[in-house]
Amino acid sequence: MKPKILVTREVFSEALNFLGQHFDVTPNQADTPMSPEVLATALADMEGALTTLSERIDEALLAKCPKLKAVCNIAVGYNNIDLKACHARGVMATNTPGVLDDSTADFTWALILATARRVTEAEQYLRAGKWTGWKLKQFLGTDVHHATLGILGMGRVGQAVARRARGFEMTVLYHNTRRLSAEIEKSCHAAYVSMDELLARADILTVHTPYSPATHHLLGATQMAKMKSTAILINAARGGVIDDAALVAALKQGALAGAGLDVFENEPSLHPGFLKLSNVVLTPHVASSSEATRRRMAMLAAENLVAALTTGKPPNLLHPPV
Ligand code: 8YV
Repeated sequence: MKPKILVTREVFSEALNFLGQHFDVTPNQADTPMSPEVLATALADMEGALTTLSERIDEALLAKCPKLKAVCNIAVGYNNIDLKACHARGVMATNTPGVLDDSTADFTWALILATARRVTEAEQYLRAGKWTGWKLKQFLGTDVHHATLGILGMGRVGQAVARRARGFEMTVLYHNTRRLSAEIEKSCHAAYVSMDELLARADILTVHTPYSPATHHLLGATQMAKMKSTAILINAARGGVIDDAALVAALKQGALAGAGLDVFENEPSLHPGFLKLSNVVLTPHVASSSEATRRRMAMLAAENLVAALTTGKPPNLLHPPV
């Protein structure tokens, strides 16, 4: 008998077909989000799960799923999974690193340019029929070229963002928990600075850290007060790294010039203040969403699940935090 697995959300057919060759698959192609209770019931006699950031995998859930051996997230981020609890119960957890770096970096640039040059605001004005003619001072924005780009979190995505900055002839500064090798710094044309220097010097500050208790509200009112009032803040990493209430207040007061946000605290809810501001560009957590990349992510997660349940050695096994 094939092992039973659950796919918690809609996935591409090639991933389902591949899983079907190895497992007795319960899919969710209707894409109905599952409450913790529904998820626990659906997983009760399953050996594996293909999950997304919308499912919380914690001790309370694992305690109800005694047969579970592997949870394979279709995401590089895994803040929805309690790794310690998985480890303690002998459940393998995996993510999808590497396949989404370039698409996420591309989208970060879409947010940078759209925010700095007020693209969505100008389009809304035009669509609303408000454009009566050309004006010299219409939608004056901030130049991206030759500006100073600050990157907070210099992992694979941060580095891909840095490499793209060369075309805009920018000065690139970064701050990270550990300084990168001279070789990587050189290939990214990026200089390591302290957090305070990064905040003080960046014209555009973009966040690329994972979310964890250590990065919760890494950018709050105190940090925003250290930034230039002309600066813009970009987040295509994880909600919760930025204190959204503090950001709304800073944008309202003119303490920051704008923000481009793909991720939020308490998704899919938004801080209502964002919707009232014209100097923010808002997108619904789609930075990795090119068709090719989302297909690769789903397939890599499926490959991890097959490897986990057949060899016990999935390629992207996450170890519990030390
Ligand atoms: C995913 C992401 O689409 O990979 C991540 O960490 O944030 C996105 O690329 C999302 O997490 C789906 O689970």
